[in-house]
Amino acid sequence: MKLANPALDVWIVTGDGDGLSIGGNHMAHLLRRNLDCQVLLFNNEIYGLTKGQASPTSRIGTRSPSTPFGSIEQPMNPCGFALGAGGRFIARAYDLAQKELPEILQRAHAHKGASFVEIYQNCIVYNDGVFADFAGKQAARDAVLWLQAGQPMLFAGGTKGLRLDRERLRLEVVPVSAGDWRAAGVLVHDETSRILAQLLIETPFADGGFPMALGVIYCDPALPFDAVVTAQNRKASAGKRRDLQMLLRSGDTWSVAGDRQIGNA
Ligand SMILES: Cc1ncc(C[n+]2csc(CCOP(=O)(O)OP(=O)(O)O)c2C)c(N)n1
Ligand SMILES: [Mg+2]
Repeated sequence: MKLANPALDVWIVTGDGDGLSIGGNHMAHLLRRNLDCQVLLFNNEIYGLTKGQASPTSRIGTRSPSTPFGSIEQPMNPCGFALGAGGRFIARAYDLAQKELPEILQRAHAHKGASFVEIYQNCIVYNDGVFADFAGKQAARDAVLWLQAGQPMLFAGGTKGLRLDRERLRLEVVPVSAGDWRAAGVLVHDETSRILAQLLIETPFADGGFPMALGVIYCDPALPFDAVVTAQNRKASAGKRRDLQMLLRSGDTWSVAGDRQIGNA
């Protein structure tokens, strides 16, 4: 649709099952090609519509009609998948983030190329409370770090931050006293760093007090696919007459009379 009508504003609203399993192949290539559109992947860690089977993001141990003894599969990390597929805009938020989510969607829309936004969504019927540790009303005060480009990675009211453990090449949580984040060695968020994006995406939430890092994790624009295709088509057809009948009757064509082939046109 986007290629046929480049002026169209395309938003793809999908789920963890549709976007990572049923249509996972399409997701990989859409991101790799960098088609200018927005993907909102609502992740509830379950196949909701079809009544609660385990999905590619269900955690180990999830009991469902398709995994009655608990899922034994390693779950997928949607943002990690998007980064690996070559996505150039990767963000995440949760359904109830009424202030932050609209801002993230505006950023996704402004980004030229494929924008991938994972939205943690509570499924009250089949998977209630899976994100409660950071997204619910009972979530701990220091559970979330909202990333801001060019700003220090602080959370828990500025009393903690993320630092790079340079020897082990990992992120670590450090205390920040009296707001002096520089002295604590807290990293400044650089949206154009793929390595930093990978660290933020792959460090497990709650591991060693690690917060859930939300917001725009990675944004490093590249030429969108539709722009290149349109330019290529224009170049290929420049100076050529657009006459369909002429095209159909040119080159290797055959005239057929009745059921008898009578020769090359
Ligand atoms: C090719 C194909 N396979 C299976 C289905 C049946 N189906 C419809 S929705 C769905 C689950 C979708 O799960 P998810 O994408 O996580 O969305 P949710 O309902 O959880 O929001 C399935 C298996 C389908 N529509 N198309
Ligand atoms: Mg789902």
